[in-house]
Amino acid sequence: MAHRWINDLTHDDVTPKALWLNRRQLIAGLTATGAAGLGGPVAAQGSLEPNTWEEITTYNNFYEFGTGKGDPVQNAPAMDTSGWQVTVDGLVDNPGTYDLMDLIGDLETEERIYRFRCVEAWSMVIPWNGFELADLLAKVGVQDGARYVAFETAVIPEVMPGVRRRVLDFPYVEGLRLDEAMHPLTIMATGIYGEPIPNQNGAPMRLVVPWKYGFKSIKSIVRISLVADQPPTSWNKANAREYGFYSNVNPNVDHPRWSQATERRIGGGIFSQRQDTLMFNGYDEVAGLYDGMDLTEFY
Ligand SMILES: Nc1nc2c(c(=O)[nH]1)N[C@H]1C(S)=C(S)[C@@H](COP(=O)(O)O)O[C@H]1N2
Ligand SMILES: [Mo]
Repeated sequence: MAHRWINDLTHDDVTPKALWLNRRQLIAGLTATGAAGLGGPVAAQGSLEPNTWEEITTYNNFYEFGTGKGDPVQNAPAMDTSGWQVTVDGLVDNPGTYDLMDLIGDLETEERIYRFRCVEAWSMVIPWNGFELADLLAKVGVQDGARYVAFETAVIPEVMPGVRRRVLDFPYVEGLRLDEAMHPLTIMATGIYGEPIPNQNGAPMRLVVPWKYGFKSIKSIVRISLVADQPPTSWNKANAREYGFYSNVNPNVDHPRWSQATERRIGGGIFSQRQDTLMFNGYDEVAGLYDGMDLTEFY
C-alpha cells in the first residue's frame, strides 16, 4: 500500500527503467516518454488509462483566457512564456526573482500519471511530467515559521480576455499548508505526455495536487511565497460557502449545488460512464495529513 501512486500510476512499472526528462530535453521539447505505457496497469476502481492529448489540451479551465472549456485552447497560445520569471519570497533563505530554468533546471523530473478531479464533477487521467514541489522548496530553503505556501498566476491583460472582463479577482491565487506542499504526491508540472506543457494547461509551470479539486492546481505560476498565515485563495474569495481552503476531493461532502458522489470521466468509448468519486481522489496516503480534522468543517 505504501507508494501506491508509484505502483499504479507511473510508467516505471511497465518500462524497463525510469524515464527521466532532463533539462535539455525539456527546453528542446523532445519527447522522452511519448505515449509509451498507454497499456499500463489499470486500477480496480475505474479506468486509469490516460486521457488523450486532444482531450487534455482542449477541455480546460483557465479563466484568465475565458470561462468556456474551449476558450483556453483558443486564447492561451498568444501568451509568451519565453523568458518566464518566478519570484520566490517570504520566509525563505534564497528569495529572489529567478529565470525559470535557473530555478528548476536542475530538478529531477519524472512522469506521474494522476487522476484529476474538477470540483464541477468531471475527471480525467493525465500523464504529467514534473518534479516534486518539495525539491524546489528544499532548494529555496524554507525558514522556521513558514506554515503555508502561496502561489500566484501571471496577469497579462493584453492576451487574457478573462482578465480584461474581470471574471474573477485576478491574479489567481492558491495555497497549500506546508505539509501538503511537501507531500511527495504534490508536483510542479512542466510537461504532459513528455511534451512541454501547453499554455492552456498552465505553461510553463503549474501546480498539481491530485487529491484536491482541480482549482487548487494553479497554472502559469509567477510567484511562490512561504508565509506564516493561511493565504487567500481565488475561489474561496469568490464564494467562501462553496469553496474552502482545503478542497480535498470528498464524495461525502456535496457542493451546495450538486453532488460530489460521482464524476463524469471525460473521454469516449466504454469508459465515458459516470464513476464513483473516491475519498482523496483515491490517494489514501494523504489521509494522515488531516488526522483529527473534521473534513466537513475544513472543506
Ligand atoms: N490560473 C488559473 N489556474 C487554474 C484555473 C484558472 O482558471 N486559472 N482553473 C483551475 C481549475 S477549476 C481546474 S479544473 C484546472 C484545470 O486544469 P486543466 O485545464 O489542465 O485540466 O486548473 C485550475 N487552475
Ligand atoms: Mo475545476
